[in-house]
Amino acid sequence: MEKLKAMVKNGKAKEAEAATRELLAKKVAPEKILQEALIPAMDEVGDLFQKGEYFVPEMLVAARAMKQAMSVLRPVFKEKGIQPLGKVVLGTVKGDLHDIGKNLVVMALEGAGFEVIDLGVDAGPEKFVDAVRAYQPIAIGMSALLTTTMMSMKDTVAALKSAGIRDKVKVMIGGAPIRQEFAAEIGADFYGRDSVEARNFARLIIQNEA
Ligand code: B1M
Repeated sequence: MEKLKAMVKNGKAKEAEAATRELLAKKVAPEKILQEALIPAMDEVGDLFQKGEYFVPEMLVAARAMKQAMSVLRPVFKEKGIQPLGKVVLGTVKGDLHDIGKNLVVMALEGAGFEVIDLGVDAGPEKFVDAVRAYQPIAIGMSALLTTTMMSMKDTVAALKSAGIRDKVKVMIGGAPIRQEFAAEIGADFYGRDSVEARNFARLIIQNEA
């Protein structure tokens, strides 16, 4: 397990996949592999990023290794009927094609055991509304990198309200031009400076602390 953790931390995707298969073959429970190797590895990666010891490329390769290991575990979870911690709908807002930060948030949440419905880029308010209706997530997360597209976040909050489903989900937002004041102004529940903060907020939601 420790070896697998180190492989994920160091972005060794193929090795992490093989080690996960090996652990399953040795009858280690998939939940244990997720809880005791993959999630702690991604938590450590997040800590290193927040401390400025890891940068975006290290985060991306670690997340890729985690994804590779998860591709082995996911079918086993499905077979055993193991549910994710909760669902989160994420997307980069309408008119905006920047997705590197959003993808980091996707990976941080998946690395923590959440199921992510990724709406991709250029996701308008109606897409978020439809996804909330279809998937009943605990939260939606919006990312924007352009000052010209951040107002789409406000439109999405308004669209959730007019669809009568604003109180069914938490709304978190982030991206380089976003600040706490803006989140408060548009009625979002949370502003995350980075993917780790977004992951921590999702954890608070399922603990009923958000
Ligand atoms: Co664009 N771009 N870009 N660009 N681009 C910026 C954002 C810009 C600041 C560059 C500049 O002028 N200095 C500028 C915006 C200016 C402004 O609005 N004030 C800009 C511009 C103008 C444009 C175009 C308009 C350029 C043009 O065509 N004239 C155009 C717009 C296209 C469009 O979106 N419609 C454009 C295009 C592009 C590329 C396609 C070339 C490429 C994007 C590739 C891609 O994403 N697949 C690109 C890039 C790479 C950048 C820069 C260089 C880097 C952005 C990035 O990926 N950062 C950027 C300049 C810069 O920031 N240095 C720039 C790394 C990423 C990890 O950070 O996304 O902030 P970030 O995510 C962080 C946090 O913000 C947070 O977590 C991450 C860290 O963990 N976070 C969240 C993000 N989302 C979150 C959601 C959360 C919580 C946290 O909860 C849900």
